[in-house]
Amino acid sequence: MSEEVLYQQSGGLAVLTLNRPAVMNALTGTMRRQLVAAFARAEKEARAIVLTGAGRGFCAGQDLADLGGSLEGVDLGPLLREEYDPVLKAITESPLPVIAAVNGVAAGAGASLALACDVVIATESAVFLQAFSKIGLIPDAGGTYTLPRQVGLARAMGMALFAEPVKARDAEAMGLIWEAVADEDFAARWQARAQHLASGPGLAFSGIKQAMRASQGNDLEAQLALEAEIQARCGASADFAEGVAAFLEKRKAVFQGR
Ligand code: T3D
Repeated sequence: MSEEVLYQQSGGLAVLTLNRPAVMNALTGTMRRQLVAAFARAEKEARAIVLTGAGRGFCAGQDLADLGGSLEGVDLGPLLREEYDPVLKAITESPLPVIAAVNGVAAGAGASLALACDVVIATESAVFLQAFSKIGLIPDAGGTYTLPRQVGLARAMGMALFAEPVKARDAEAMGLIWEAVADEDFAARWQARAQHLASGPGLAFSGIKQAMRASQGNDLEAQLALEAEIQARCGASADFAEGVAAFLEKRKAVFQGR
């Protein structure tokens, strides 16, 4: 099987690279299946995950040449439910923090995948493109869930209806992503951020992800209950004891992720 998703691991960090650079890493069924498998593997072997792209693009969304013959009357529902939903859930339900290191254009479902990650770091020359309406579709792969929550309804509507590229700096300014980084500093920056997550208090990072994501659907009462439950776990961890001891001893904490 050709490797459409590369898996590299070192020091608690799993780097997953979308690997069809000739077509801007456009997504195939093989790629979606390999992505789901890679997330499952990383969950067992790593403490943080980076998703990035090979070549000059991050991901151009669905491979439009891989949809079969005549498209008129085609039912895209099963494709989304059976192949895209598992990828989105692999990202959002992973207990590990996931960074999207957006090395170039992220279009269509490629933008949806990037924006579903917990932290998005983009190189300054990257753009985010809600390409869907250009081909007569709506944002999918979680796009209509994520976009309005990240940038508000007005901007989400404009991005989806006009399908214009949003530059990384503008994406940062409107809260669509965490940070845009000068091209020459991009690799070093995402690697440093990823190492921070891979060597830090893993239970707390996992708890932060669980609580923040749950807050999108919870009322305050439910959220307070969830915070208490998660904080009880974190409070009992070796990392909490180490963090407090390191503070009192005026030294750098050495976390074990448990
Ligand atoms: O159907 C369903 O419900 C399933 C889910 C669908 C969700 C979606 O993702 S729908 C949206 C699909 N994506 C797009 O519509 C984006 C199409 N691509 C573009 O608009 C542009 O290629 C980019 C803005 C991404 C990049 O532009 P540029 O000028 O930097 O590069 P390029 O020259 O257009 O692309 C380079 C090559 O990649 C080119 O191939 P060639 O001419 O060198 O042989 C191009 O055809 C290929 N490519 C780019 N995107 C796709 C693609 N091939 C297949 N599928 C693509 N999505």
